[in-house]
Amino acid sequence: MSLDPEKAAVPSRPELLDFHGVSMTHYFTDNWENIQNFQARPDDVLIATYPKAGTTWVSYILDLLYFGKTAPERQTSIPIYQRVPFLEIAIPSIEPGKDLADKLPTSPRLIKTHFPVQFVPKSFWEQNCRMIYVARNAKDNIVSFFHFDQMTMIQPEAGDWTSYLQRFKEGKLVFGSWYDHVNDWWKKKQTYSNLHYMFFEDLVEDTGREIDKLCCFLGLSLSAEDKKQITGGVQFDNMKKNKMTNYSTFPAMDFKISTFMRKGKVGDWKNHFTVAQSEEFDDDYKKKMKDPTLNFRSEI
Ligand code: PPS
Repeated sequence: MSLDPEKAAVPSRPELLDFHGVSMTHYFTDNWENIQNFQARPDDVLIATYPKAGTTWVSYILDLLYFGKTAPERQTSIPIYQRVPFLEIAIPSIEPGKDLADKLPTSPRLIKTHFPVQFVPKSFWEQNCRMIYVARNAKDNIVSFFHFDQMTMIQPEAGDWTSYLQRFKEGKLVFGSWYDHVNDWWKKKQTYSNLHYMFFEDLVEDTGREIDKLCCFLGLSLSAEDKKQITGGVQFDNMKKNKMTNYSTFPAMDFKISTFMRKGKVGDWKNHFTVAQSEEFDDDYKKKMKDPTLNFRSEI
């Protein structure tokens, strides 16, 4: 597999399409049949998020929890996007995520998806796999997605900020409506007990506490020394410096436009939203987010 960004063919930007009622692009639907037939194993762990909610962060935490000690060479030789394959991705230059997942030599296999809950292949449910959903407050999520769509050639053009904001509200970004995504996964938690729902803001506030919760959910125990090491290793500045976690080896990103590890903050939305945009956004948000049990923090 070629992963040299200089040599790899850069995929062309796709159009948004309506796929079973969700805005998607063909890069995430081309392999649909194969993905739906994916054979999950009972110990597979699925990390699910709306894009830009902290997928890479949690992927890296999990990889360190499971394999940091037993297979330390992974940390310096295999980029995180190969250690934790992106199930639905099918773009030129890299192996389809489903094939990478099939071939993962690890046990458990850690697998990433941005699918809305109704798209998750049925074998994950049948095998009662553990799933971790990471959610991020809408305003920071949009800002992060906006920058990502500018620098990532496998995404449709971002356009200007005002129109991007409008498309976010209408659910017309890749992987559909943020509102549906976070709510539908939240609802799933009520009936599927092997789902751990966590928040980006909590991770920023107290990474160690969230790692404890993850260990509890995964049935792992961690020495104080290991916990200290992992908590330090996954801090933003360390992940940003680390070639294996900062996506600098991924072929379809233009790092002159933005970095993948951009700011990692709660509240960066204040640098993008005007006061009027924020008020309008909040009004629309209240209409869409009716469940009093699902609460986000857009500042900490
Ligand atoms: S993707 O492309 O959907 O997989 O992106 P994802 O990994 O979900 O989200 C990327 C954003 O998460 C931030 N990030 C972090 N923030 C704080 N600490 C750590 N360790 C960390 N790792 C990743 C990353 O910087 C992106 O957010 P923004 O706001 O753009 O900086």
